[in-house]
Amino acid sequence: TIPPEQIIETMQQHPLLDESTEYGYGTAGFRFKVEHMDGIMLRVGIASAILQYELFQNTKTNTNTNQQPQQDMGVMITASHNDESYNGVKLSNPDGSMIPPHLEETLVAIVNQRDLDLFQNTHLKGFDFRSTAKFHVGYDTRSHSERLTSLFIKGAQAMGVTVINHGVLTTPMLHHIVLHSNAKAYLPASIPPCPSRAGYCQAMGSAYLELCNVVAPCAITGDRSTPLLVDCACGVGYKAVQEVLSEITIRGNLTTCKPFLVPCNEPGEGPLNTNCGSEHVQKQLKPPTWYSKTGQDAAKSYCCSVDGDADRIVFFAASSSNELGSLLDGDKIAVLIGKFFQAELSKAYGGNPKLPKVSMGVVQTAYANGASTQYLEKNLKVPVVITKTGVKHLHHAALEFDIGIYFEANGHGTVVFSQAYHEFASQAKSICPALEILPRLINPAVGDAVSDLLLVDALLQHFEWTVQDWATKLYTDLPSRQLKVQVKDRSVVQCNDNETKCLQPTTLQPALDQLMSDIPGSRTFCRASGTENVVRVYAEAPTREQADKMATIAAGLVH
Ligand code: 16G
Ligand code: ZN
Repeated sequence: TIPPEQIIETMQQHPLLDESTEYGYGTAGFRFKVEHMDGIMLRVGIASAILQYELFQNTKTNTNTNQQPQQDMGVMITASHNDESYNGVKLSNPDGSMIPPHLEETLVAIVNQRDLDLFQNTHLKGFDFRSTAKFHVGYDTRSHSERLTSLFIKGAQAMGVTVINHGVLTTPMLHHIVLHSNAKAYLPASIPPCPSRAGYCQAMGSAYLELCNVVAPCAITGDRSTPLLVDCACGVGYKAVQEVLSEITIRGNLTTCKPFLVPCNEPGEGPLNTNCGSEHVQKQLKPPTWYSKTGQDAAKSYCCSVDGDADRIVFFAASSSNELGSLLDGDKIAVLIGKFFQAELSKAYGGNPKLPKVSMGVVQTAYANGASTQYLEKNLKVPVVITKTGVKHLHHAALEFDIGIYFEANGHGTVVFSQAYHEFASQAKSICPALEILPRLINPAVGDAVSDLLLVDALLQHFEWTVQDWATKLYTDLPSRQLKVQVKDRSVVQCNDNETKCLQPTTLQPALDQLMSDIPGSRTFCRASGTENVVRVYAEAPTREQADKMATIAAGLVH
């Protein structure tokens, strides 16, 4: 611990760039052009000790029972799918989820304190400098991430925080490491704790092999005709996929087989997230540009794209070297997982009707294609909840189910399991071993592209489906269009709780309702972005022309 005067001196050396604005903790952390991040990172480091202290104190007062031992937290330095000129920072709760609103508020207050009289800050009054706080840190491949990490560490160590620097990680690896370092509090005994990068790769590799063994043995016995090409967006995903693949190859005795996964587009091969990655594929509806260089037979293509920190994934098949045949987004992934769980559950109850009942639900946002929501509700008869955009909102809603599947259309999502589910799965194990294996392959902390691609691959092998089968055998997406509208102040548009209706300006929703009643089976909504100063417009309709026209009209209404 260093004396307060020295902390203040360090803060003076790294001031906040913009003196007049309040830096906000957006949908997914502080994220700005990199020149703003130095001052922010140092202050997040300083704040880290206080966050853990507050969380710990709150646990004590809220539960009023046994004092919980203090648990590790985490920090990830990344700007996800944004280009190299941005960086950012996200914090992780001890269970690997995003920090709650009251901690975001504390963090924003500390980071934005301009007068440097930090120790008069209410959050610091009574702060015990013999901090026992411990933070796990990881960062992405951006050229400035390592420097920003060292500023975080400087701030945190000044406050007596112990920092474990894991180096370059995917975002979901960091969250997994944090969760597993607090395993006793959050994981059932059936999941062995593995709080490290190597442990993560071993856990993923062995769970994938176990799952294939019971539901798709053909996946791991011999050469695949079509390997899965993974577009790593020139980011952290590349090394992660390589390591998990090598784990699977060695453990599964697959050294003589052709690899079933081919990581492509490694760091250095091009600018991060530029003309590649999940955001590009999902929003531009185009294959990443490197795809044309692979010389793949487009008719057989089996590909996926992850984003710059590998917490999102979409799958695609090309129709030619630079055209997309099908896009398999987060909605399609959620439905595939839901369909599999449902089949396994009915097998389990068929084998033993006395098994305890578990609930299953799917959480989506207003961006979910209407055809996916309808398929889930009508065909699979699974309840669907719609929440506000942003993983923390979906995650929270998913916890209401024993099996809570959540995905944003952009490919960010996962499955969370209740304690009751784990007990059920251990009883159902002899009939349905997959039910017990899945919580080890799925990263319950946060959306995880590497975990998702292994899961999807095992399920496609199980159903004996190609990507094209997956695209056509469930439901057909309604044509949709997204537009962004540049505005002076995005806050003029305000929505209801799940962003399906506009409340402000008051004239907007009636006009949107009129648009929708003119085209049966259509839907449109507008919301203020949580990451850019724009208003986003979404429209879907039975035909492409109608969807495009509707989006254009709706965008005109926002101006
Ligand atoms: C952030 C969110 C993502 C959301 C997106 C919406 C996390 C980890 N990421 O990237 O889930 O879809 O923001 O952006 O929560 P928007 O508010 O600009 O539309
Ligand atoms: Zn991301």
